[in-house]
This record gives sequence, structure tokens and C-alpha cells, in this order.
Amino acid sequence: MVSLPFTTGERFGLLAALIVAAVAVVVSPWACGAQQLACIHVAEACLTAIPSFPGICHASVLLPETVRKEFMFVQGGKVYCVALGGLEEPGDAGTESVSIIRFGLGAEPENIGKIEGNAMSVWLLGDINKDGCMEMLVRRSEGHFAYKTSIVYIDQKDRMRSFDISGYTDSQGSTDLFLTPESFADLDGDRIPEIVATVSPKGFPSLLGAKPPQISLVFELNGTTYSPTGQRFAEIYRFLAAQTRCELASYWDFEVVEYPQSYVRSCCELLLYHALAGDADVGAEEFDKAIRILQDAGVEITEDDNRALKEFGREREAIVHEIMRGLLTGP
Ligand SMILES: [Ca+2]
Ligand SMILES: [Ca+2]
Repeated sequence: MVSLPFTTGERFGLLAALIVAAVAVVVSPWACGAQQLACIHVAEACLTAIPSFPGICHASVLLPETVRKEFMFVQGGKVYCVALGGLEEPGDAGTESVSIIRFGLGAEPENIGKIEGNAMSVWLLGDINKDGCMEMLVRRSEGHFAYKTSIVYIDQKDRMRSFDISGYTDSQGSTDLFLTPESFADLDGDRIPEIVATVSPKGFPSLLGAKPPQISLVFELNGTTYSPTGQRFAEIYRFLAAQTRCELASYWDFEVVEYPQSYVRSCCELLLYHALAGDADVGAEEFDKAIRILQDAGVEITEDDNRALKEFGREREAIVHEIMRGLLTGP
């Protein structure tokens, strides 16, 4: 009799290990297959039906005929597809739509919401306020270069929610900000992005025919709205003031003479950045210094320009205060 070089206990152990290995060999291809199927299914669910697995999903989704953009995201264990495309029959609300479709195992894809408009764009921002719901940025044209920008999300009960980022009137009379995903940046490291948007403050007097200043304003998330903010981000505004100061310092004399409007516009921006940082006095001082360089460079200043500059010098405190009030509270 040939005896195996194992004790009884070891033999049982070996047998158990063999059984586990055999089960694993049998089960793993099935498990991998199911997983792969789920992945493939999720990836293709928008485009094709999988009729041989009707229990999972057997219907194709009715997307607009011309899908320009689509992306998916997972939230609360459910898969959502967002599609932007042209409407087959343009309606009053516009010619395009952003549709949000929910997928679930064993359930028909369901249209959760739809936003219609013209010249639309949509981007996934991620969960910006860390409440478990993914935010998207939806922009649509309101005509005449005006855009309406909204943050859209699906809440825990699968309802589409949206809030507009508005309350703003720029020099073109648009009531909304033109935003892209790049406008969102976490400036204070709390993992909630702020918005840095370019705005043209109302009420700046026209000096030497310069265009109204355009500044970067920080908006912070405040509950469910983004509101413009001042001194909390003073360091950002000081940084922007420093950048503007460098820009002014880079002008050669002949450039100051040749492009006085751009130069004056930057002087106004410098003043406003300081004011936003809470250093209006420093701003006024630097503004005067920069304007003196303009005069020393020999820029021809008409009587009207001179009057406007003097008047601005006298009323500056009140004017800047009023502009800040408008900037930080909206119209
Ligand atoms: Ca969220
Ligand atoms: Ca932040």
C-alpha cells in the first residue's frame, strides 16, 4: 500500500483547498462575464438594446435624433445618462434639449428631466457641495450674446433640480454670467469650488474714453446659490491687483501714448481689485500714481477728460463704494 506523505488532517486540508479552487474555477468566468456584461451594458445602454437579457434592460432609449454630446455618471448606485441634442420638432422653448435618463438593473430607462433652449452646452461638474448629488452646468443662449447659466442636479428622490446663477447685470445688459467648467476653482481648499467670473461693474465713469473695467469676481456657494464675495477672498483680489500692477508697469511710454484707453481701463481695474480686497485707499494711491505716468508720458488730455478725471478724484470714494455695493449684492 502506498501511503501519501500527508497526515489525515493535512489530507482534509488539501481536499478542502482543491474543492475551493475547483468552485472558483467554475464560478469565476461566470462572475467575470456578468461583471463585464454589466459594464458593456452600461456603456452601450444609450445606443443599443440587449434583447437576449431582457431582465436587465431591453429597451433602447429615445434620445433626440442628433445627439451632440452625451456623458454618464453614477449617483446613489444608479446610472444616469445626459444627452444634448437637437429637438426633432423645435418648440417654443428652443431647438435643442438636454435630457437626463436614469438606468437601473431590471428597470426601463426613464427620462428624469429635460431642459430645452438654444445654443445649449452641458458639462458635468462633479459633486460640488458634497451632498452626494452630482452637479451639471447647463448654459443656453437668450439671444443677443446673453446666456442663461444654471446648475442642474438630480436629487435623492430622482427629481431634477436647477438653480440659476444670475442676479447680475453686465455692461451688455445680460443678466447672467457666461460660465464654463474652468470658471469653477477651489480657492480656499475646502473642496467646494468657488466661481471666478468676469464681470463689468456698473457705474464706472468713462475716463479718457476707456471701456468699462472688467474684473474677475469670486462667487462662493451659499446654500444653494452662488453669491459674489469680497473680503473673504482678499488674498485673491490682492493677487489680481498685483497682476494688474505688473501689466501697467510693462507699458512702454510710447504704448501709454498709443493705447491710453487700455491703460486707463487697467488703472480702473487696479483700483477695483484693491477696493474688493478692502484696501480702497491703497487702490486710490496706486490709481493716482498710474494716471500721473499717463500725464507724464505726454498723453493729450482734453478739457472734458481732465474734468472727468478731477470729478472722479473728488467723488471717488462714493463712486467706488456704490460700485462695490452693486458688485456684491447685485442689482
Ligand atoms: Ca452636490
Ligand atoms: Ca472652496
